[in-house]
Amino acid sequence: TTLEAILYSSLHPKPAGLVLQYGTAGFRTNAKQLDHVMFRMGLLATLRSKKTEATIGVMVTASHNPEEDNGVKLVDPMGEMVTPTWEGYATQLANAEQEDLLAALKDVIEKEAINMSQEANVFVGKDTRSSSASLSQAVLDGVSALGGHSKDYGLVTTPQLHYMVCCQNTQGKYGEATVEGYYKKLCQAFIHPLHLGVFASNCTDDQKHLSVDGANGIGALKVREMESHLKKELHISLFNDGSKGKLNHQCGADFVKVQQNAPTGIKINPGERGCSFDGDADRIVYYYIDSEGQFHLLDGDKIATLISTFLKELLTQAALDLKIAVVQTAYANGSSTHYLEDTMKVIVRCTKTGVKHLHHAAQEFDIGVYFEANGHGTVLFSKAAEEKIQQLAENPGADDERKRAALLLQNTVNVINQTVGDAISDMLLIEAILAIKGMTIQQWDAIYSDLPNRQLKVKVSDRRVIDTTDAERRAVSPAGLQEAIDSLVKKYRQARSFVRPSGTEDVVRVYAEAETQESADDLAHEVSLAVY
Ligand code: NG1
Ligand code: ZN
Repeated sequence: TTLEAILYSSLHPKPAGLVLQYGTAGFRTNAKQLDHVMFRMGLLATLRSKKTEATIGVMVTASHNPEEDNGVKLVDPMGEMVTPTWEGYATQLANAEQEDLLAALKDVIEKEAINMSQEANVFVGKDTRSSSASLSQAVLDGVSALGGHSKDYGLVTTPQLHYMVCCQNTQGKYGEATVEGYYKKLCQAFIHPLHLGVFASNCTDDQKHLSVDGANGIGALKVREMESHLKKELHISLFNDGSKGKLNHQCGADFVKVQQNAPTGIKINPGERGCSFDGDADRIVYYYIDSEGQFHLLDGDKIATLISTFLKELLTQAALDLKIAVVQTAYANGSSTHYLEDTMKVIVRCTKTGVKHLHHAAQEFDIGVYFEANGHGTVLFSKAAEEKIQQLAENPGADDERKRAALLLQNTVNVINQTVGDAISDMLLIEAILAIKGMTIQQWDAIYSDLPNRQLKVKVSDRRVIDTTDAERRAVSPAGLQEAIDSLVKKYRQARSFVRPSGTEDVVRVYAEAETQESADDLAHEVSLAVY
């Protein structure tokens, strides 16, 4: 058959012996090793589309990794990550030697009882890496090898591709499946309350200014594209726009979070707000520099706190009985968890690292706010919650406060990208909240004080010997490791530490927090020695 002819041709051959794993963020490694993986993910996405009878997404990106790397991730019909079973198929297909590829493919078709005459539709997107063009072509080749239809969105952010897939599969109910449609929906929801004058009276033009570090990646391009839709309600100064610097190099959300320092290439005056996107614009962190020149980071935990506080106030004002929860991972700063539980009195859940775990847990509540400390997160509204908000917004009654709250809740639903964490959408929601509350970044930062913390990476010969439990907060193997960590933690005040194998890099990650920075640094160092 033609299929066999294509599969056996020298198109996108696999280097013999190469083994890769579909990890927390799909496949991710040096771009030179990925051509065959891309072709095969095109094949797999086509099968997934036939199986679900829906459009599937394939995103070519390695997010915050260096420019030389690349990666690929599949997007399921509602814009979420693929299921574990299909992650397993992805790994099988990617690692099948050339002569076994057809059998591996037939195995998936058989196990999933796929009707091969079913139509298939695949949306493909890519980031700005130099390798992304040819790698996304390999994905498209894979789709057409199995007779699937594809739509190439070209350069888009990861969350934009998730959004397109969700719009397409909900027949436009979530929005229009175009980049223009995305800007229109988000920007209207951002501008609407501001034009109605619900923002605080002390919100001056100065307050509308924001410096954005685009990490020299796709997010910068997309902020430029969006600017005209913002109708001057937000004045953005864009830095690291890709015109000079290298992708993610000394800049971007991951650099800022891990280094706890401002990115190079950005200029912000003391007290002004800045934010950094990562390489595919699904993460965002905020920061400012105080009058003493001290850098202050507002990470995913601070963002989750700001958003959940805002939503909780609105629910009270709207007299809506909806259950709100915040989902975090072990990396969440201990101060944020305390504040949310003890002062805010919201439900807090802790899951394993990786968006799919947080997303899943957040779906269990009327309103689930989830953020990783590194700035990846969003807000999920249950169908019932959305309907209640919608009804109230249409029929708010005479009470002005209730009317205002209903409108703000409705705009929050529309401005947030519920499919996945989205730097652009999160930025618009945060900017709207600050404007509406008349809050400065210093006031936001003062909601609670972070415990000093340190993250380290340790290279080991085989990181898989470390096995964890309790949402990765305790190590169960190798024997003795957890006991060693426990006794080190006991030496410091307000201390906590854990280790886990990374799902995206060949390292073990060490996290420590304590009363002082010196203690956090010492503890992280001591624990990393215990890992060897
Ligand atoms: P790993 O490498 O498994 O720690 C990192 C991030 C995750 C997530 C993924 C996917 C940290 C500590 N870990 O995972 O939160 O964002 O990358 O990009 O930031
Ligand atoms: Zn990313």
